[in-house]
Amino acid sequence: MPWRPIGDIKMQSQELENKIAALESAAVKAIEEADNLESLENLRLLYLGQKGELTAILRALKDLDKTEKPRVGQLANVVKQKIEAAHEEKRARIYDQGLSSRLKQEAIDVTLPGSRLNCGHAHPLTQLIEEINTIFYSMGFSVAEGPEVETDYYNFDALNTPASHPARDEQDTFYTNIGPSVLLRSQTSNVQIRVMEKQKPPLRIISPGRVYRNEEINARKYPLFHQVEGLLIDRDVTFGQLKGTLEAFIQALFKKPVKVRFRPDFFPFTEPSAELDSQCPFCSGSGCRTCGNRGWLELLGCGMVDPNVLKGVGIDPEEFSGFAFGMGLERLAMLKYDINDIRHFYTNDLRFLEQF
Ligand code: 2NL
Repeated sequence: MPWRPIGDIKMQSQELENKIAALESAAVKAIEEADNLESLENLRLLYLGQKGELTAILRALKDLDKTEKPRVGQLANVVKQKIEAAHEEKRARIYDQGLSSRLKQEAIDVTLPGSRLNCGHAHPLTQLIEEINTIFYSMGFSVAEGPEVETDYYNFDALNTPASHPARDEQDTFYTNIGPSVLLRSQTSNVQIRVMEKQKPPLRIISPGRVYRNEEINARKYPLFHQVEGLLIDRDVTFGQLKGTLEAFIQALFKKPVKVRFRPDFFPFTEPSAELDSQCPFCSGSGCRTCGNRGWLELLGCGMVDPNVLKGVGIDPEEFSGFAFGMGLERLAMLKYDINDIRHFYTNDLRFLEQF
C-alpha cells in the first residue's frame, strides 16, 4: 500500500461527498421535472441503473480509506434511497394523472337516455299463432305441421269433399303445373289427415299454417292467409266437450270471460257443424265499431268429425269420435287489433309491423 498524506484522503472523501450532494439535488430536480413515464425511466437508469452515476460513486467507495468509508458510504446509501423515493413518488403521480385523465375521457353519463337497438321481432300473425299454440298446449294439444303443396286427396277427398264441390273449382283453388291433382292447400286439414293416418287415437292436435285460395285481393280477402285448425279424437267425445274447449280457448285469447254461442252451419267434413260467435270483447255485447253494432263476432267453424273422414284414415267411427274446428287468423288478428285492411299483413311496412 503506497503512502499517502492524510490531507489527500480527506480531499478524496470530501470531493466524493460533494459529488454525492450535487448528484442528489440534480437527480431530485430532474425527477421533479419529468412529465412522462418514459423520461422518468430514463432518469432512473441515468442515476440508479447499472451504468448510472450513483452506482459509479458507490463503486468508487472501495478506494476510500476505511476511516472514511462508513460515513461516505452511509451518505451515498441515504442519497440512493432519497432518489429512489423521489422516483417512486413521481412515478405514482404521473400514473394517477394518466388514469384520471383517461377516466375523465371515458366517463359515461348514466343519466343520458339510452340509444335503442333496432331489434326485429316476430310478425303479428306469428305472435298470434304462438299465443294460440300456448293456449292449446295448456289443454294437452300438440302442434302438427305439413306440406303446403298437397294432392287433392289430402285437401278434399279425405275430407269428405265430393268431386262436385265448388271449393274444388279452379276459381277457388290454386292448381299447380306439377300434375292435375297437385294444388296449394286451401285449409290445413291435410295435416290432421296425415297425422290420423300414422297415429292411433286418442289424438289432440292443432295445425297452424299458410293456406291459399284463388281470391281477388281487397281489404278483407287475400289469396294467401293463415289458419289454425284443431282436432281431438277419442272414445265418447261429445259436442259438449267441443263447446267447453272452444269457450275456454276464446276466453283465454281475449283474456275475458266472454259468452260464446253456437249456430248451425255446414261443412263436408263435420256433422253436425256449427259456427262459433263470441260476445264482442270490446263492447261486451252492447255494440261497437269492431262488431258492427251486432254485439257478437263470428270467429270460427267447428263440428263433430264426419264418420266418413274417420273411415278414410282407418279409424273405426263406432269406437272413436272427435271434434274439429278451424279459424282464419287474419280475420281474428284484425278484430283483436282493430286492423282495417288485410293487406297490411303482407306489405312489410315497418310503420305497421313495429306496432306489434
Ligand atoms: C273454417 C272452418 C273447419 C274443420 C275445419 C276438420 C279437419 C278434419 C276433420 C274434420 Cl281432419 N274437420 N276441420 C272442421 C270444421 C271447421 O274450419 O271456417 N275455417 C276457416
